[in-house]
Amino acid sequence: MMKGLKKWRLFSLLAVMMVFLSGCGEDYISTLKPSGQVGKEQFNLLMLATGIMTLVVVIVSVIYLLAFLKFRRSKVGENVIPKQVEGSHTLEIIWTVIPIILLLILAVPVVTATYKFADVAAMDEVDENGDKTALTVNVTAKLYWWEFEYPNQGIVTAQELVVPTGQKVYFNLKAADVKHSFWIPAVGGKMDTNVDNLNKFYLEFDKESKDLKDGVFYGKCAELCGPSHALMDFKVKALSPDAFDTWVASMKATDGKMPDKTSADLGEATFAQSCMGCHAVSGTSGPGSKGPNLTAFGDRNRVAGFLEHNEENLKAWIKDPGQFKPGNLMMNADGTAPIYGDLTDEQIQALATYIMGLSVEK
Ligand code: HEC
Ligand SMILES: [Cu+2]
Repeated sequence: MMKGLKKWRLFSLLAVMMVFLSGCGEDYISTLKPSGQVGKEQFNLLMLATGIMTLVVVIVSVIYLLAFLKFRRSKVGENVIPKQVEGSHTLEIIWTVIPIILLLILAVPVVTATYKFADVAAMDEVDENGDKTALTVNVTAKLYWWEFEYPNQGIVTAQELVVPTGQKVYFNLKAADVKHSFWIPAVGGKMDTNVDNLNKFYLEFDKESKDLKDGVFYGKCAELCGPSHALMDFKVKALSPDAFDTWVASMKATDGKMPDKTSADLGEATFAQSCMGCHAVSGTSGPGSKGPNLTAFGDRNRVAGFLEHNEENLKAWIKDPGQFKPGNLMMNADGTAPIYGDLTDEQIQALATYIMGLSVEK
């Protein structure tokens, strides 16, 4: 029997684990609460594999325990050698065939699903006007942020992926610098983003994200890529198809928008002076800019992908981005100061007001 104290310790350990583990299973981030067809099928495969493994462990343990109990010396007496079964054909066949069957039950659905999820043929289908019928997003992972280009719509955004519900969304995945990995735990994945080749897959979002905590699904980089890897988060806004079309139209409407160096607005003028070289404020300017496209910054959920979205954090980020994401590429080469040098408090305030005002949804 356990002593009183030990029992109490075990109890508190279990209690702590219960509190800790109850954090899992949130529908904006958990693989165990999938949204969309791909996530659901992957979850089913997970359950199948876990089921088979549990079955094997249970059966083997039961046989072991039975043998253990049945052949105890106190039960069968001294010097008794049970009947020897080595070389038994029947047994050899049974324990070869059962694992083969189990592996087949596991392998057939897994291999089928693997090919199915990699089937991106529909990406190239066109309607009678020659327009692509499927929605494609080109994802570029960069140290330590995400660029999302919609080639058929001619728009670009960053950090926050916007998708319509109820249809397959196809992804071309690549990395600009080192290997990263694209993962939206509640919806499916993950898939590596490489420098030399495109990886392709599709996902389906069956639920609008507005009712989730923060109104978004959480996405992550799932491949250790540098000192700020753990902060390389992104968010996913799943909209109804109508709302998605409206969003696309508002992004397109920012075509040609340019901050003006001679603007009377100190924020805009400073942005044109110090930031425009890396950040676009037009949703149609092509990909390949050095920093995230800020056209929809005011609509975002986070600053720099992970900080709470408010003006204080934005100002602190502009003042010293390296303090938040070590090694990020808004810093100078040795990572000691922002590449644009010191700005006055007045400039930083004006920049923050200007950038918070960049919005296509308000
Ligand atoms: C050398 C190019 C470069 C310059 C110049 C630059 N940035 Fe950046 N900026 C970046 C990069 C790269 C990131 C992404 C950092 C990360 O998340 O790892 C970034 C991120 C940001 C973000 C967070 C974006 C988001 O989507 O959450 C803001 C805001 C920002 N920069 C504002 C500014 C402002 C304001 C200036 C001018 C004072 C400026 N940047 C100048 C490269 C640059
Ligand atoms: Cu990464």
